[in-house]
Amino acid sequence: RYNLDEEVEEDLADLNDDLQPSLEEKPHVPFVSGQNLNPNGAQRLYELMQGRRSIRSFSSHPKPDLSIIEDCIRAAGTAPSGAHTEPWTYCVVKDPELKRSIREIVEQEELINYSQRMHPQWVTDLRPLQTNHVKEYLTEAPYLILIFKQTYGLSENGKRRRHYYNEISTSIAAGILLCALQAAGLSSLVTTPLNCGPALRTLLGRPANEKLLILLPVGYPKDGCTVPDLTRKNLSDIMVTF
Ligand code: IYR
Repeated sequence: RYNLDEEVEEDLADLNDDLQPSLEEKPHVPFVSGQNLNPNGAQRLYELMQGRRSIRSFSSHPKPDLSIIEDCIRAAGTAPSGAHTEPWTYCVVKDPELKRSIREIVEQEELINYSQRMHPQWVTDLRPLQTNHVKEYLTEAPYLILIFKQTYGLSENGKRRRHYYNEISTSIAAGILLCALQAAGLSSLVTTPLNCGPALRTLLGRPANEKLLILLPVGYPKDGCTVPDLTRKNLSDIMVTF
């Protein structure tokens, strides 16, 4: 039998009595297709996404309306998920004081990461990106979106629910969020602050079933913002046809 992580499985040990699907069992309904009949839709999406870059220098002004962030998170929420469990939480931080606290936690850990936890080869591989433990973007970016995966769920009566493939589901949703932000003209940076998850979860008062997957600063680039001079692999390097 297939099991979830051992740790999660222990949390779910009381789930084996009274088997009920977490989705309601209802008759299926007709699928309405053909809402997007634009034949060059994919080409246009490619052109949009080709312009996406991870940036590390954000301007604090102008501050995008929260409603734009809401639209982007709505789009992310359309992602497919294991057994339609929708195992994600998006914490949107705009409060300057809270951003400062987040920055403090992350910089403290990143200092140890760069100097002790990361293999010297890892630090060497990052040299072209010109990063270090100082994370100005955590206080400069108008929004920080902390994406949590829910390792299990809780139903209304407090019963725990299995969240299948919660990491891959939340990662797919994060990809859709990046597309939506790009479509809204916003920039971001996918970060996965090593060893910071528990402290950030506690700071935000999030429950124990939520684990930090991605911390995403969001905003407009600062004037004069630069990025590494990267190229992307060609189609022939990433696609094999059989
Ligand atoms: N988390 C660190 C280090 C880092 C790791 C990778 I892999 C990157 O692509 C970039 C940075 C940091 O945020 O600095």
